[in-house]
Amino acid sequence: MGKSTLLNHILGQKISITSRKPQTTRHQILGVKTSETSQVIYVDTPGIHNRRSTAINRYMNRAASSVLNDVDLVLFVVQAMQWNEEDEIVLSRLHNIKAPVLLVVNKIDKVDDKKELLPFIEKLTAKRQFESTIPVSALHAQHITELEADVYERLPENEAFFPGDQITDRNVRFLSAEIIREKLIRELGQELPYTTAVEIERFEEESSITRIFATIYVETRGQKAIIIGRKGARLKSIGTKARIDIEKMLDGKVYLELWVKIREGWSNDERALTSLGYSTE
Ligand SMILES: Nc1nc2c(ncn2[C@@H]2O[C@H](COP(=O)(O)OP(=O)(O)OP(=O)(O)O)[C@@H](O)[C@H]2O)c(=O)[nH]1
Ligand SMILES: [Mg+2]
Repeated sequence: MGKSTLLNHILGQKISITSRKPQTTRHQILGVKTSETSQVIYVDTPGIHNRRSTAINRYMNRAASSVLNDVDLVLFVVQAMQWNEEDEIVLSRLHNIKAPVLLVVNKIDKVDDKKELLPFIEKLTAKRQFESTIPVSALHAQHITELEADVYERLPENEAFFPGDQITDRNVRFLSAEIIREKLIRELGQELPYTTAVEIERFEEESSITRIFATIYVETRGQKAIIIGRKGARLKSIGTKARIDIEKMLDGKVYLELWVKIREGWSNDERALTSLGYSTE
């Protein structure tokens, strides 16, 4: 639906990974936007889903729902001209929260006849009252400034929480693991993404190069073979793409080594999830 794409555009920097496949974002990720006069903290979350109730899915739904009571404002992002069962679930979660909710109608670039937008929006505002409705295109950066102004206007005043040069609460180790996971998701077929996890084993920052050793966890031998590919070609391509992005992020040379390991049933095993960083503190 474009939540992570939207956050990246607001920040002017990529901190949250994106892909065409649902359930790409798995954690809460803070994005901090500081200007001369203000600081706004955005929280990207996973989507809420009604898929199989595995431990990883429960973790993601919790990560998405738990934030609702801790924020001053909620941006409910939907896709223009689409309304599905999962949007309905999110809407029901918004019933009892105190924070005002803004409706963000994303992907308006895909709507050829803009006249269609109005009846779509009317259908949604009949379901619930929203503080305001903002049609945007996160991908093409349309109406993002208006959205930010709307957000700014509604936020209570507080002391700045983060130093002005910090844009996220996540460290480069976490962000590197996410970049690797993004390349995996983008490279692989529909089913695999949900059963892969990335763990950084070593992260060594030297003066001229950063050496990163990471393990990709999968659940079966078949999945391992798919990721490695013919003569290691797919793993190599994932590694190269990830390395280029990590180098951009760190603004320096990176050596990246990837290993694939089988950890049976990790995505439905609370203990394995915790050790892979999927734990609710
Ligand atoms: N055409 C178009 N595509 C968009 C727009 N915003 C996002 N996308 C695409 O939609 C897909 C999903 O975007 P994400 O930002 O990963 O969506 P998300 O809501 O964070 O998804 P999850 O993290 O899986 O819940 C990506 O392929 C984006 O490039 C938009 O405004 N227009
Ligand atoms: Mg996302």
